[in-house]
Amino acid sequence: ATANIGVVGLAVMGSNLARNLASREGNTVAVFNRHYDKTETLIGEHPEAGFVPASDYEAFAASLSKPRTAIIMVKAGAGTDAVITSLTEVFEPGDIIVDGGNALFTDTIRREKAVRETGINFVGAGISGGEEGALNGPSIMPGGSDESWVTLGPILRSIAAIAEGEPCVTHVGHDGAGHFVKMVHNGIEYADMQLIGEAYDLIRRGTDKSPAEIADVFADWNTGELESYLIEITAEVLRQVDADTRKPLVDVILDQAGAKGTGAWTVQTALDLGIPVSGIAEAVFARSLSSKPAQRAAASDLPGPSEAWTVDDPDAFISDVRDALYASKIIAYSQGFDEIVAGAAQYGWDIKKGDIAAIWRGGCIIRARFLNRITEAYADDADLTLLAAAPYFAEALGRTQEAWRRVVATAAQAGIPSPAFSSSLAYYDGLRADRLPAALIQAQRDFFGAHTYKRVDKEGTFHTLWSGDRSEIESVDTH
Ligand code: NBP
Repeated sequence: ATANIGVVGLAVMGSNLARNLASREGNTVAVFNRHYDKTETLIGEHPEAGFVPASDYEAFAASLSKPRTAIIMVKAGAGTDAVITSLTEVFEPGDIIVDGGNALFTDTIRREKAVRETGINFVGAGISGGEEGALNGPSIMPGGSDESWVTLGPILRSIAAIAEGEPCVTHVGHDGAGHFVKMVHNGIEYADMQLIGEAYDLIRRGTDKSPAEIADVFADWNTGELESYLIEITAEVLRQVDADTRKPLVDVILDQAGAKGTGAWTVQTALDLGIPVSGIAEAVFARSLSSKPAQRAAASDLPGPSEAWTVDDPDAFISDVRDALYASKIIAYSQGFDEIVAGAAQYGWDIKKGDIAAIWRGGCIIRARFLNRITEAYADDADLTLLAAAPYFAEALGRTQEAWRRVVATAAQAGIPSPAFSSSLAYYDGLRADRLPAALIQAQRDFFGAHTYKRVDKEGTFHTLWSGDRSEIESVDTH
């Protein structure tokens, strides 16, 4: 046995992660791929990495020192199960199998339980940052047992991105906790991207600025509290000119957004947990809406506002849009952390919220200056009820909310879709409200289904005899 770590699955992510591992002092990396030609290509292109290639699982296991540690980077789903089965046949109790793919956390919980019965450790680790992150340092969100973390921790710390001197990896929690947090990360990423898209669209339609000029606006925003990878790349994208047509690239790209499903998982899971991640949900739905060309064509003649929209003061408008973006972004993160808190409670994970924000500061797609503020908020109060109400964010929302309202109102009047801006504002106002029409909904439910209601002025559960004399009775709560 010559290697201390192995990688299974040598497509773009696995190859880059293997190269990242090999570049760190003290690591020798065993590599395996279902079809051996990919293995040959990798070792041929990167002799400097000193990879130990294996053409079957037995040879792969034999090349690893104990406890054997292997990271799987294959297509999530059946491929992951197939590789786990093969590895458990050649590994021994105490060895560690890490799934670095984008697995659904409930699959990870199931796999961890099954693999644990063999005495082998199974760790589901969310890895963010795409191919560049895998090569140069991703943000890593591992779950799994404390025992496996002892061996795995130093290895993952050595390959993770570094933010302010700290590696962007922490033991998130047991079994599926890592993949759960990675899923919410992706949901927040959807929201962040949609919000940036809405900001761009409003400025594009409301001012006479070209994409290249709007790139300057984003570059300017990137020097302040909005500083983030996504704002930075947005400026670069908007500056890009298509070589064929000489038009801005953004104008020749088909406006139908794709998705690989992790945003939808975030929303489906939130629905199951009863957590209103409305900003994230709107971002997922906005991509679905964009990808319905027949429906969009059918709707294209539906009427819009009768009056043309003009912006009197473009600079003031852009400043308002910036504020709306920041406020909505705070809401998206607040909703995402709500989901993490609810998931942790449901599945029994001890997740340190501040540490999660800290490991998202480098390597991953949602890396941003603002994450420091989230870490600080949880350092002040680890059991914060609502991230958006923590002092720093409350101040920021107080400072931006008037502009946010102006932008949402303007967008509605101008007929410009701003689903994430407006749903985030509705969520904010919903939480703030002294009274909600939920009281009326309870009465309606009681009317048609005798679902009962509680009162603000006394304990107990009540029902009005709607089809009788409409007097109120105290009822035994069976619903
Ligand atoms: P892909 O998701 O395209 O998967 C290709 C790899 O899976 C190949 O090595 C392929 O082997 C292997 N594979 C398949 Br497909 N079925 C298999 C099976 N039944 N048994 C063994 N191996 C099998 O690769 P990727 O884009 O590098 O992504 C790897 C993982 O990382 C995925 O889970 C992905 O969701 C996740 N991820 C990707 C990104 C990204 O930016 N791409 C970011 C973060 C996470 P073969 O060569 O023999 O067909």
